[in-house]
Amino acid sequence: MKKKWLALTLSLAMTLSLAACGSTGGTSTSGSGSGSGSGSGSGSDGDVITVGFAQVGHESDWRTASTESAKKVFSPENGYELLFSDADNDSAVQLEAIRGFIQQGVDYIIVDPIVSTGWDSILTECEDAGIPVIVIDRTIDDSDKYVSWVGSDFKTEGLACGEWLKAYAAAKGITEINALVIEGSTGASATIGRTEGFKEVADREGWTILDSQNGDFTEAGGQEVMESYCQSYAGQFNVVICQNDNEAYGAMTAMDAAGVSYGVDGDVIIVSFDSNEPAVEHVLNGNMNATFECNPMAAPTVDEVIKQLEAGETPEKEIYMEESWFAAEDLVTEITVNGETMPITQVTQEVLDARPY
Ligand code: GYE
Repeated sequence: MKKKWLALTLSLAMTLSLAACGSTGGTSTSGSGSGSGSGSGSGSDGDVITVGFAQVGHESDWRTASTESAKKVFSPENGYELLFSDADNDSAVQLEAIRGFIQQGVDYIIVDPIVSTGWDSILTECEDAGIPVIVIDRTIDDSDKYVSWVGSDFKTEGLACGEWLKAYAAAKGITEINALVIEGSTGASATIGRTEGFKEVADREGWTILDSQNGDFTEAGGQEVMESYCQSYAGQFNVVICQNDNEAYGAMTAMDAAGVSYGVDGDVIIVSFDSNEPAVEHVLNGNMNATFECNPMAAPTVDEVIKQLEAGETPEKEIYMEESWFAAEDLVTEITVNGETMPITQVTQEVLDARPY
């Protein structure tokens, strides 16, 4: 707000320079039109809050839901001008987007960190420029120079998956677990936490993790990894853990092609993380056995954080999203994770209809 005039000038300059170099970073403005001429533009009334959002990319349904939620919340109707950058999963592009936001003099920066390390110097630059940073979704492990983080406990998600599998296998009389893991992008805290959580239960229970490879959180990545697993581990696995929904869709395509049966009536138990609507529908239809939610709708909470900052209040440093665990059958109705008993929701048509994304 205070820096608005500077923002207008720099915004125009940056828009032009981005256009000139044909940036692949995908920075776009969705607001009431900076540089749109004189008169009652967003910069002159002093009320509009400018937010730069350095998004990871567009790799998954989860990501699309996260972006859509941000665009809806940080809209002109809600008093915001949003500068949005899609880094296409490239950390260097993400850092440059943040530098661009600093140059543009935005009021707040939101970042969903592609990887969990390498943040201290850019966050220091934000701090020096007096721009509060709010981190969403993935965590930053090597700096605390941000106001708040809003997201999920990924290790708990991995533990929940493991505890559910343990109880489910017991209920089905399955005594041996030979699992294949399709990981998310390397270095992402979501990947690290889910991997660690599941492995902790696997190690404790004496399960075999035959392999754990990077599917990059994409459908194509999940398919590619599963195609190679089907060749290398034919007949040896009975569990596939996909670290997001889209990888599970790819894995199912690969298993179809390889003649491997999966899901409630199949030979292979398949689970995913995220619980977007299509995944929950797969669980309802018995194609997938379970899905562990990761809630992408952080933007309304970030809006609250910004309102607190505007009012001179101190927001909480860590804010956790609410999440549920979903399964196809009613064999396991609750699990205990970190000493806390949590329900497993059996998916019905009603449950599916109520999914918000
Ligand atoms: O699970 C995946 C996305 O960071 C939690 O990133 C997020 C993950 C999500 O691409 O679908």
